[in-house]
Amino acid sequence: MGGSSSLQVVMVGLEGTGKTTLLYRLKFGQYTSSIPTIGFNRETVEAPIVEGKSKGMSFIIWDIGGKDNMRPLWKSYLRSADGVLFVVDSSDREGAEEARMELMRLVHTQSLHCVLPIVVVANKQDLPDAMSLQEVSKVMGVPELQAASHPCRLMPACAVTGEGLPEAMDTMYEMVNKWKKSKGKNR
Ligand SMILES: Nc1nc2c(ncn2[C@@H]2O[C@H](COP(=O)(O)OP(=O)(O)O)[C@@H](O)[C@H]2O)c(=O)[nH]1
Ligand SMILES: [Mg+2]
Repeated sequence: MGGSSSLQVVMVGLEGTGKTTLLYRLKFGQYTSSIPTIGFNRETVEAPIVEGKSKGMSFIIWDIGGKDNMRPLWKSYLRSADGVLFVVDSSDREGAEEARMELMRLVHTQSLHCVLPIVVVANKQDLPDAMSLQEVSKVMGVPELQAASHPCRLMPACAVTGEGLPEAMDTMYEMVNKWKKSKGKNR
């Protein structure tokens, strides 16, 4: 699928965590209000930082609806993906356990048996009651995944202002590259 200059990224996470906001922030470079996603959105976005490792790259991002009836479909999108963005609402302490369970389920699905790189985005860092990066890491079980050799990194972000998104995408690019090399893969 595509040349080596575009990466397929599947973006998942619970509803209302900011996935669609993140997608259109990357696409248009500005805040775009979104309505709850029915089905999915698919956009091609250019690497957001000029000097980053992902310079000149484009990402094809699939924004999959987070309603529970969509979640079983996540894995069918993963088959053709190079990496996963898992978006978390850092201010939603009550939803954290459900988010962690979905992340673990994702890691353990058959399609991820080849262990796709996952960037967990700790979104809504701008909110005063947001969990710190350390708290998000702990509630999402990121250290455990890393200890089990799953390529998983946590990145802070605010999808409304776009803060953190270039770094998150750069990290994704780096992880996918490393992963492809280790697999001798070239899709
Ligand atoms: N404060 C704040 N609100 C955000 C952020 N990202 C998204 N939102 C808001 O969260 C709500 C849900 O966002 P949406 O992108 O529709 O979530 P989705 O269901 O994951 O696609 C919207 O009201 C967004 O404006 C963020 O980084 N900070
Ligand atoms: Mg949405």
